[in-house]
Amino acid sequence: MAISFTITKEDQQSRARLGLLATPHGTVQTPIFMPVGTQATVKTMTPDEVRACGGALVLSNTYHLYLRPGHDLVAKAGGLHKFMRWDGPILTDSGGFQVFSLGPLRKVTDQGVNFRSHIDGSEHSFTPEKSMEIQMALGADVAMAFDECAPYPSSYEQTRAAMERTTRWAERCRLRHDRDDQALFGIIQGGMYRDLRLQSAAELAALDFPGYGIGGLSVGEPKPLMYEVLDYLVPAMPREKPRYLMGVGSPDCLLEGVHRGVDMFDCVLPTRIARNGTVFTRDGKLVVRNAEYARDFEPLDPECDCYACRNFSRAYIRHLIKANEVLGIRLTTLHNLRFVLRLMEDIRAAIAGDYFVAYKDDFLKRFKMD
Ligand code: PRF
Ligand code: ZN
Repeated sequence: MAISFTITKEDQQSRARLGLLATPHGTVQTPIFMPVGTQATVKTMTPDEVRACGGALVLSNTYHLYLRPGHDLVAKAGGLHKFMRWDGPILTDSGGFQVFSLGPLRKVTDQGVNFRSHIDGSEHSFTPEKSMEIQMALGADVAMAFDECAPYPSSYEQTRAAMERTTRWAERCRLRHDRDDQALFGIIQGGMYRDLRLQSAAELAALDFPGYGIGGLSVGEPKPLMYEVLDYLVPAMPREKPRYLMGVGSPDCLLEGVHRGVDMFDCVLPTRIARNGTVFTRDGKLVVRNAEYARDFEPLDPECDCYACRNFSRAYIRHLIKANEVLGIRLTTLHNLRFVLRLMEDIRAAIAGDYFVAYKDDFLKRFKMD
């Protein structure tokens, strides 16, 4: 077994739980947020900086690393951990979602997906087997099954076809995957349709994966609809396996996801908005790029303990961003990463101390959403 998952506490007022996910590159505490390192780097951050923010498990992408620099090269470097010099656990996404996001550049059949590179337009194809081959070469601690994510909105029939194909592909992934120092997670699809979600959960549970991704959410649907799906889906998933809500990472969604029993999250949001000059504070988002902060000598978030907040002012960071100095987006990235990773630390402390629901309510009362 490449990983083991131990639930150490279950909350009495919600479905939240605390766990330990043990991997060949160390044990991490759950619920966890995974910073995204699409191209084998968490954009602008060194591994030491990711670690200093509290990052413990990093996500990377099959699609991008296959196209550039190529999985053979990464394997030659000794695998993804060595190549990017991150010695903690890594999870790779399967490429399914990234290829489906290409829109008109792709064609899907039962065999797999034909697509054109977003870099040079060259033609390629991914199959479940190819995704496994690439992910085994990359050598992350956790690989994800190759799935088909239906766009939102999609008809019942379209969503059913994608979900049933995802199950057939999951079986093929399982057959091909044979790296015993790497865990393979299945991915549940089924859109916003209750019976399809429950069917997907049951079919994948029967394949006995060591963990399960929840795909096909946070694809443009209203947040209350995503919460509704989680309300009935999570109880239908195996209790003793980690549950990973894919592509979710806004502070409110992290709290609502944990409340509903999710253990793992990833999202580009904190790092992406940082690069256009937006930071999280306990009161909500703050666009530090805006003129109103030109003479504001407060830290980005006065309650934050990150390097950026301990040393620099909003006025200075705004100046750096306006002047296109790379330090500006490095500091906002550092801060936003620390903000979500600290939120997860606080969530875990709250579950341990039996005050999670109160903590969540207090946080959301103050945090203004847009
Ligand atoms: N499938 C895969 N990766 C994903 C998703 C999915 O459905 C999502 C959906 N939010 C994010 N990342 N393989
Ligand atoms: Zn900070």
